[in-house]
Amino acid sequence: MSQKAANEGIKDRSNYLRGTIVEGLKDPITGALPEDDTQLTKFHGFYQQDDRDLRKERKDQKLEPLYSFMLRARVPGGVATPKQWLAIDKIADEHTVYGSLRLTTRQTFQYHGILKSDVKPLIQGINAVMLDSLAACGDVNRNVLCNTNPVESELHADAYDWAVKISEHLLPQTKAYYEIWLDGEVVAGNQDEQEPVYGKHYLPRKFKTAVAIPPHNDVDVFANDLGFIAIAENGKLIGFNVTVGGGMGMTHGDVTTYPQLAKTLGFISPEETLKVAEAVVTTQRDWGNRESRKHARLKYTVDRVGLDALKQEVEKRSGVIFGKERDYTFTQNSDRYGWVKGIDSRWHLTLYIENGRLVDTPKRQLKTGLREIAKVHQGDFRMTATQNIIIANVPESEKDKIAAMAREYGLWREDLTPIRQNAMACVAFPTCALAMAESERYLPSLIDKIESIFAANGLAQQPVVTRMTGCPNGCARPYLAEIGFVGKGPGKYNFYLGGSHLGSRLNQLYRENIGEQEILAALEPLVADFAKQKQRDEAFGDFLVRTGVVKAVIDGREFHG
Ligand code: SRM
Ligand code: SF4
Repeated sequence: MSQKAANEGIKDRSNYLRGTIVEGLKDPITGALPEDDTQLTKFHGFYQQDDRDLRKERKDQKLEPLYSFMLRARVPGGVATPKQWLAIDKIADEHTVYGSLRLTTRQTFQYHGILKSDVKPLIQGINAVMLDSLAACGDVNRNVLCNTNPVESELHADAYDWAVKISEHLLPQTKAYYEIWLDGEVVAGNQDEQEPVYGKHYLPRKFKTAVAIPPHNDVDVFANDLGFIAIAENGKLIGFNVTVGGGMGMTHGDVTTYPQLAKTLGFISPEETLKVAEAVVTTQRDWGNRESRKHARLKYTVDRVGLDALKQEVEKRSGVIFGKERDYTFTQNSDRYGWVKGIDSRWHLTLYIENGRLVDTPKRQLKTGLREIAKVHQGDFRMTATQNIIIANVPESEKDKIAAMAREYGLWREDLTPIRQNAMACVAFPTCALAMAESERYLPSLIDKIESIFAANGLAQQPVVTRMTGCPNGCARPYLAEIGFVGKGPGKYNFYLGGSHLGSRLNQLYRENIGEQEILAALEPLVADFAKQKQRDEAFGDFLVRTGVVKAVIDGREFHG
């Protein structure tokens, strides 16, 4: 059976995402759920996984794989209160095998290693503090990103409100989530149950939305299916430039798949936001490719039908006519570290969390540190789209206390170079079923060596965006990085160069399927040339394009050359 038939059939038969999840949860014989249900649980926010480090050992012992689940929460804009943080932290200890938390590249957190019997209490636990995992994964609109730093407070508050409204507006309406996890009234089989936006087949594929506030593109808006770029006048939100058709995932060796940058439809006023968001989603619902999941994202729909045709359809469905794109400038797609003062005299402390993993080690007690801060913090926490966290809205009077705590627990470090602070890796081994090579567990040691190369050339403080993923799906958005590594096999990576700091240019394959020695040998002369020929304030990726080492790619259809 084709992948299409399989997934579309599962959705069709699922009775609005119920399947046999309830029965599967009760089955004591296995730690797993029935295969079809594992596709449905994604819409409820969780994936079945197994510990890949232990696969062989378990097989040798004739045991089934060590099944557990990964759950991702829905937190639009990544904002959590201290009370919520304390609950999030406690649940990791009580209901997961690893006892860690993982900040993701979409401003939320994941739990890994949840045993089957723990899934329901865990979901109830996050629900008790007004969080949920509905539509955090699956063929629906997922967690909506919003520029993280509330420095430009008024504008930020407006843009954040829209991110929350978009998230709520595009949530599936099925009561299955409440029924199964929160012991809500059983409405399964009710003929009136409907999905007004999605229909019973939901979308052909996942769908991602982001709200960006120039000059910061810290949400990498062009990597999203749907983007809203806030346009302000005198500090007030007057509307959005709307973008469509961004995405990262591709398949090694298949040039019909590629990462793509979103393209601009035009300008709309704030009141038109939900109508346009819904029209883009329903157009993709009806026009997206349901034959091949590899080609089912909106980016392929846009490239197949053309931007103009898609725009006309969205205008028809929404009743909104797009205005001319408004001017704006992006200056960076990474986080701003350390303290930043907001216009309302509140302070925001951005902390670098290596690859988003919050765990206690003998050297640093990152998880404990955030818990202790949550106990005294009067503002909120903001998870960033580059796996970091902001202790936000700190009053002047509390600043020294928070800073001292962040230092005490190793959350705030002075010894980090901009190279490390701009690096991120996806999860990969041991939990990700799709990983071909290490990522989170390997990048830190590779960064040590990359730092040495830059330092040897007098460029220790050069901010370079480096991103690694364990497979070509692109979860750490590696194709937007100045230096990108994408796993091909154990210890082997495709090496990409030439992305920009603005998130507005794709990189290009420079060397294929190489290991660490070859990576470092290939990088060294390029950094040496950069040190000699660099123009003032020139970024490494821009230099590589200017000097012809790689060409500038702004249309994914040219990504493979
Ligand atoms: Fe992702 C699948 C982790 C952001 C593109 N992603 C997966 C799965 C669930 C593997 C699976 O299907 O079995 C990974 C779970 C690993 C684990 O053990 O936790 C996974 N993706 C992640 C996270 C946790 C990476 C991280 O290190 O932070 C990110 C969670 C985001 C969130 O909170 O919602 C994550 N994934 C992304 C992004 C980045 C983004 O959205 O800005 C992308 C590229 C953008 C895009 O969607 O095009 C991304 N993930 C994928 C794809 C490829 C989709 C495609 O169009 O081809 C897959 C595989 C799939 O869907 O078939 C995937
Ligand atoms: Fe897994 Fe690949 Fe995503 Fe990394 S990029 S988390 S290896 S799916």
